[in-house]
Amino acid sequence: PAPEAGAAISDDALWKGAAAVLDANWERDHTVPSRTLYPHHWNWDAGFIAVGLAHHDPARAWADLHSLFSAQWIDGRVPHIVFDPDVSERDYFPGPAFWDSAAMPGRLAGLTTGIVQPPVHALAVVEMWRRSPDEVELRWLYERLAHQQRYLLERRNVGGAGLASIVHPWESGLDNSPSWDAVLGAIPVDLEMMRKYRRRDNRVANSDHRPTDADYARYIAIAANYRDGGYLDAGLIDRHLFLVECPGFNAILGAAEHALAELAEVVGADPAPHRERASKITRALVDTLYADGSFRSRDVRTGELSPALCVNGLIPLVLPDLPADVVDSLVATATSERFGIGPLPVPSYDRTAPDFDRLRYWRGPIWINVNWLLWRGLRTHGRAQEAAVLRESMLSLVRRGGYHEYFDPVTGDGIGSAAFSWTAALTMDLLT
Ligand code: 9WN
Repeated sequence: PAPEAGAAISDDALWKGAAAVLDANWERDHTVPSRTLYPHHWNWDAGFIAVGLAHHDPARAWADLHSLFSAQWIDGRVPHIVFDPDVSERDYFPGPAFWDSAAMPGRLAGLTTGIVQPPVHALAVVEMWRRSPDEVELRWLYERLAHQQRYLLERRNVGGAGLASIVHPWESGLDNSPSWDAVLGAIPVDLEMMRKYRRRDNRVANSDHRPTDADYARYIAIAANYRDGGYLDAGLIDRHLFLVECPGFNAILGAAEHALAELAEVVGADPAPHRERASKITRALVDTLYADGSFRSRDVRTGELSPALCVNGLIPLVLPDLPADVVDSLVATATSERFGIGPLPVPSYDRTAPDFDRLRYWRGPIWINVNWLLWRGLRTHGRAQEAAVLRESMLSLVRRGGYHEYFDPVTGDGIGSAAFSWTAALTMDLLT
């Protein structure tokens, strides 16, 4: 249910429309990202959705994260998808049969993938606790959130710098971002192998918006390699071609430690180790991934930084302990012609890049979740004016077009699913 077209829509109507999207996307014990393309429970979506549910229906916020973390593996990883057993294998590719997680010793419950997504959940839990405290749930989640951090900081510290590596583009949440082009370029494309499978995404959504067949062939090859190694992380450097330190993923990891420090005080645990880990992550990010006014992703195998300037390079703004000169240059980049906070929010990729693509998913379109993170970051660093402009530009996109999955960065038109859960959820947070 999109709001009526036109800028005249009231905040009250916008709120009610968002609530209706979240209600329609609620399924038993979790919220699906959208009814059209994503019929299962997604990891980082659940974090953003819980921020909105904390305003709208806090019991559901706690329940949504409870069911996601019930699928946490023994080693601490929280899978990027928890599959709904009532949904047919045909309705999402790659589904449970491909991931074969039922056969994996590290899995505890549910049918899941074996890869992760950015750990935004602790940020949501702070909001949930503030608005509607549930001590039993908080204690249950705190242990599991801390376990997730340990998995990412220890087992995924493949590069040795104290940052987590992602082992698949899907782990970043920014699937086909130009951030991975250089790394993916070295991985052979096996279109023959893809004939064994049938993509579903580009039949449900416009194929001009979706990752290409060559991208998909690589996604499947990388996932199959990790799966065939039993989803183990030891020795990855010798047997896995996609190992990347993403600045967005690691900034969220650091912000999660800050959030956990706050939560530790509530549950009577020691907040100091969380603060220490947070400051180590910030230092490692600045020392390893910062170059020319923005953060870049790093290919752990070659040590090379990606030349692509993407929205994940700005996300470290969420870190409260980022040095002031780094904050200044990130704000300068975010407000420059490359990203240009203004009438429109920040696109997913540098507007001035020759291969900027206004339709293709994370290669140009505007996404509300990453802009919401930047909005939080700007406020954390006292940049109230830029934050206010960004907030208004996000709300005006949704007022005009509805709760879309992503938006055309030239016209502001809504594209992708029209009833996307995190867009609705974060709209509610922006309105309060
Ligand atoms: C793969 C669910 C997810 C988001 C990601 C987004 C997209 C999946 C896909 O949808 O990725 O995880 O099939 O394209 O890129 O950020 O979590 O909304």
